[in-house]
Amino acid sequence: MAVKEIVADIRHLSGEVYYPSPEVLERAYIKDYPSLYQRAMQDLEAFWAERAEELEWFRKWDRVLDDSNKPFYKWFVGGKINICYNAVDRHMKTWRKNKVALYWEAENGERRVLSYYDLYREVNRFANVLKALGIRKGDRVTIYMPRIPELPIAMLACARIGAIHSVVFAGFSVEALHTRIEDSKSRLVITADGGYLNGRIVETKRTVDEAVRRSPSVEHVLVVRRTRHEVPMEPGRDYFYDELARLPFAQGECPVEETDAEDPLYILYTSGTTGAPKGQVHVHGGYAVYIYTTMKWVFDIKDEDIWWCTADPGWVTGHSYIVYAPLMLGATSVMYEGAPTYPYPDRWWSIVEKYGVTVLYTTPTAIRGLMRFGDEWPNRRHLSSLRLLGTVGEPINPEAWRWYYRVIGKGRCPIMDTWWMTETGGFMITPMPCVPLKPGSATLPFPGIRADVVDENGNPCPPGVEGYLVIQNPWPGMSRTLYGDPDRYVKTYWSKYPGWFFTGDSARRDEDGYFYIIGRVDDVLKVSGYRLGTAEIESALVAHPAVAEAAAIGLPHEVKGEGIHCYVILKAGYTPSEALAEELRQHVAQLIGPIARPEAIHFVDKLPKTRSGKIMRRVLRARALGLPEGDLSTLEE
Ligand code: 6R9
Repeated sequence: MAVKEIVADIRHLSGEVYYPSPEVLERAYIKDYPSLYQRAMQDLEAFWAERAEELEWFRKWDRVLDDSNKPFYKWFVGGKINICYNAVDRHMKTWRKNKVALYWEAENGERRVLSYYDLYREVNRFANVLKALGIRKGDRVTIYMPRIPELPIAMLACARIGAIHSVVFAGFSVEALHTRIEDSKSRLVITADGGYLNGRIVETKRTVDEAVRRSPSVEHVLVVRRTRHEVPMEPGRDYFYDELARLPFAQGECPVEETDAEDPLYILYTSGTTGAPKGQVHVHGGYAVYIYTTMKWVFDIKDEDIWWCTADPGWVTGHSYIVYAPLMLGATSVMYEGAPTYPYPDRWWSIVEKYGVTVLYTTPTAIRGLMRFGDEWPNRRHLSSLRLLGTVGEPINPEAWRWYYRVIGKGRCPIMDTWWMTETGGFMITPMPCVPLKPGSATLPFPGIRADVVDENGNPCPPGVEGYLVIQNPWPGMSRTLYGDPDRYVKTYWSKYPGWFFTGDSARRDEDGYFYIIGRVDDVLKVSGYRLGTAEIESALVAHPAVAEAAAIGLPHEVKGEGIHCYVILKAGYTPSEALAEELRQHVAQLIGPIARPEAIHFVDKLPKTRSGKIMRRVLRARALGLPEGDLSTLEE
């Protein structure tokens, strides 16, 4: 496919355009996006095979892509590779052995520094403990931990022995954790005695206790000591990690499992349109190739870089771009446990200054949140080490983009607005440093990705017209299936337009072919960049004794992007009150997690429904925003 289909001419673009400076171009791995794109698309398999050569394989693949059973594509078939080996062991053979892998800092000022060799020892020890607890290749392990080094260490240890990790973001509460443990049938849950946020202890162990009470698959709970406050331990089931790690079986090297390229590496649950969260399955081989390549080219990672991705490792961004890709690239990363504003709103900027961060990757919500405190906080800090910035998770409004560019990047640092999803494994529509930028646009597809915005019938939308964002070819980082539910995988992603991946996002392209992501077209919300399903919020609400029926929608929120608004019908005998509204908000936060706390609860007598009984959230949203209600032909009386 000619690159013209993607973009007219990136040297002459319309609108507010930021062209790369000579310094940025000078340093960039990729200096000519259009010709690289063209080359990749001419022979996808050759392109990805060449990328895969940069990793270390126990055995090379026989075939790059097997598309004989669409949409269940297989990549690097016959290849043997282990992502942990590429992230850790590989560096033992070079000078990077003693390079800093991780600078970790906690809210209270505690610090840890781990070299690649330290990481190697820690991962081996952890893997030995997992084995001692009976964990074997293919077993599922749920990880529910605060943002401490043992979180990536536990993930890597699972990968090392071929166990499949399922990390649940520690901001989720009992119900969310329980359903994820259940669905994956995890044999082991790894947690910590607690974490810190805003000066308070987060009780991760107690949440795990409640969540596993009804989970018969769980044999053991492994507890990393972090806060050292008292937590209940169930004899025979619960073990403190440090106590096991001292024992003889935990010492020495734990052999790396020679996993198949298509062996599952992890399950990561995301919210979908209905009920149960979907377990996206990512694998050792193609996923490794994809995130390695995207990170290397988009963030131009070199040995001298200090990389800081502020996300939580429990989110896909953390899996791909805190844990696996930076380590495979041999980069030095920063990880921070705590709130961005603790104790002052310049905490993040002080971290950039202290570690000399060169690339900062964060969310629009965080940028908008910190922007509110004014320019003085960042201005008092040295931010001159920064050379590149990034954002992810939701559309960035041009105002926040410009602030980030001007106040944080001092007009020198291009912003990589990376559009992607848990399902895609890594960046899909994203600039590279050599690509001219437009505020609010994720720009153009990564080489090897054919994307478009199409109408109901699959025809490309003309410039400026909103349509569905689709991906028109397979890529190595794609999720392989939904855990235990391949039919739902086909139905959700590959049925609307056979042969194309349906993203669930709407977007438009401008006259230059640049992509602007508008938002979800399904019942998925993005609250502060976190993905939540309206169905999860609604089922939490109806679990409260006062609630008969509930509907949740997202409405624009100045900082969070979207805020949750709920419409509730009470059961007979309950009367609306401010106190009850507050109780319901608390209830949702307690069940799902603080991020799911609704902005507002509206008590109503009726909900707009289709004749088949489905709540028309679109109508609620239109009414709340004072917009036209659209087609109401399916609305019941
Ligand atoms: C990585 C991640 C996926 C959804 C996606 C879209 C939104 C992500 C974005 C963006 C606009 C960006 N999204 N990046 N929207 N611009 N740069 O966020 O994965 O949690 O699975 O969410 O996030 O709506 O469909 P995930």
